[in-house]
Amino acid sequence: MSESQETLSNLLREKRRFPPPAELAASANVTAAAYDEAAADRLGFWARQAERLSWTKPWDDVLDWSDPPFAKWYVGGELNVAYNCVDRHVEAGRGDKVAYHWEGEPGDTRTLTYADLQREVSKAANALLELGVRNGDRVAVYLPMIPELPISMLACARIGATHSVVFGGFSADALRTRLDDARAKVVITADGGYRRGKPSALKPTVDEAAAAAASVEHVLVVRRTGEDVAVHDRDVWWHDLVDRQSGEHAPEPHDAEHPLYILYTSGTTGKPKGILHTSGGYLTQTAYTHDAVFDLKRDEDVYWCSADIGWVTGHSYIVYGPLANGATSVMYEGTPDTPHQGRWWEIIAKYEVTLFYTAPTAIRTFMKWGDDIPAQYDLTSLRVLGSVGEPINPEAYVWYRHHIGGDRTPVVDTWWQTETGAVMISPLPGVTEGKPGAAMRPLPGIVADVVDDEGRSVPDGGGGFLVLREPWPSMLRTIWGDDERYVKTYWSRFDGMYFAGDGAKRDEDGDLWLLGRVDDVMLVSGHNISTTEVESALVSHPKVAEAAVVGATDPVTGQAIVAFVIPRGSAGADVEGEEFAAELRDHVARTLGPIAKPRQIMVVPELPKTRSGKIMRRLLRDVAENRSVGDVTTLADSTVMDLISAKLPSAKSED
Ligand code: 6R9
Repeated sequence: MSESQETLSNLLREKRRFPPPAELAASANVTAAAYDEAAADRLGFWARQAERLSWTKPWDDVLDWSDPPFAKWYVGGELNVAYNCVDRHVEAGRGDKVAYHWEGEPGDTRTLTYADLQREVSKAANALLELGVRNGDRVAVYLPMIPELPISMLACARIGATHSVVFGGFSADALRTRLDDARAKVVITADGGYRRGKPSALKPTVDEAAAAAASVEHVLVVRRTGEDVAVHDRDVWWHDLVDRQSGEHAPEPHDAEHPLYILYTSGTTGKPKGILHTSGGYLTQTAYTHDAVFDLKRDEDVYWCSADIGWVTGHSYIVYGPLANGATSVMYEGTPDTPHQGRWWEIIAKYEVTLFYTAPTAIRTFMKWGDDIPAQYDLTSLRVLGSVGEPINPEAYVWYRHHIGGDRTPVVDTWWQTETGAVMISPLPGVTEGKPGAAMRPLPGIVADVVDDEGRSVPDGGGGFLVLREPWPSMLRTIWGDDERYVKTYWSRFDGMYFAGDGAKRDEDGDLWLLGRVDDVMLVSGHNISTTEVESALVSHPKVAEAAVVGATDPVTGQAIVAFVIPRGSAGADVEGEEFAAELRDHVARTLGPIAKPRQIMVVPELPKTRSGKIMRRLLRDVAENRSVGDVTTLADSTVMDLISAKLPSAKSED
């Protein structure tokens, strides 16, 4: 990126503003004072947040940063994570409060109160002990979105075993790699789950992976679909083993730095990185941020995060944060269009969900399906909406606020990563005047910055690399088994700073806008242009639901912008011709300036995405540059690239 004057261009001008609703502001959990308080004494601030938890032994020091980047938080403190998420709420007289309203895809339901959860987690903990799992062992969890998934995680936490949840869509080979890397002793799985209206098997994948993974001693199998499965010597049914266990188990205290879980990042290349999170700091920051960012009122709110627990969003904001706060959550097993495209809105109406957390990819899909679908449901219970996973395009933000939030609800765009463990940059719904598309400010206690190539802070109005300047409680502690890779990957680009891999700009007011992965930045006639800004300009056209742009080699400009767009359902049939492409190119030129005008626009039915819903631009770059398409194994749907190539006779792969 050194050929350019600026590190990253700042092209988008967004003038819409949404102040917090007066009522919400008046009773907000967190007020503007928190920023000053945390800035004046950051460690004192985090010490106070840790008091949200029950500690069996108080910590001696809030932070030990004597051997950076290896942090220790709440040094010397002891706690049990599962006790904090479950038992203490029962002991406080809230055993009858619902922890999860669970909704299966076929329409079956289960309600788990905190007392139910305490009993089920205790049984599962006793079962793991019977299987020989001990404090410090690793347990892999490969389950659909059923209650046994959080129960298994909490059972591990309870006995000090480190869980490694592997997303149920991963292949046998991907699962085996993860079992080997963590040397998992037990795998917890199910016969299958329901997906798109039919049973989808999981057990055969585990059979294949476990047969090849030397560390695996037992496979514990939940019966969910009732489909026939092969049974091996290492297998044991959940209903045979767990159901006969005692519903009581005394939680033992663990050190604040005890390894809680490993989660492999969905990296697009190379060996997966096992991100390691520990106990006290992780639970403190997930609990604090869930309370602050959603303004959780424990006894009134019904909260729903639509992520899969196989990703960090589900770990932190379906399991640990909400349960540590004693919240009532909805948990849903299936896809948003089963049996119809209004399923999510039906669930929100049914449980009167007040706080809702989802991803831009889902929002853009709903934009594509049409405004009339959410309009059929009563969504008036909603009071705060959250977004995570990708930059939210201003138009998607405004659509979300209007069509889902009825123009009442703040939208909080939350930036964070598997590595950060919890939200780092986000508006506070009772404090911040929202700007569509901006993640706004680091949360109280977090120190983020935007720097240039040399690691110098950029002035307001400038763009560059997003970094974190101070350690934070829920930070990753290392990459499992590879301290060197941890240092090299995250702490070596800029001296003394954590570099996240994302580009960002700081606007004239000092607010932060995320601009996508720096690897995706396009260099056009000497300007570094972010994919996010051009995609957002395209999505601001009334006929576009979703867009992805890439830089393709160009003899004149170095790189030229090639855009792939999905039209909205309401766009009509005239989106195929050259006229529509010309209209979009002009629209981008008017919105961002001529420099950002795409050379080429391709209308496509789908975009390539990772299994967690992030656009994979690398593959589109192959198409745009007429290369054969690279490794597609991390795609959610590997047929998408064929669909795209079929639409583009000029850009067919070479082989
Ligand atoms: C939580 C999660 C992390 C990457 C991150 C960034 C992108 C996440 C975002 C966002 C812009 C947001 N990302 N939230 N970009 N605005 N609000 O998604 O974790 O799967 O590890 O992905 O996702 O690029 O670096 P993870």
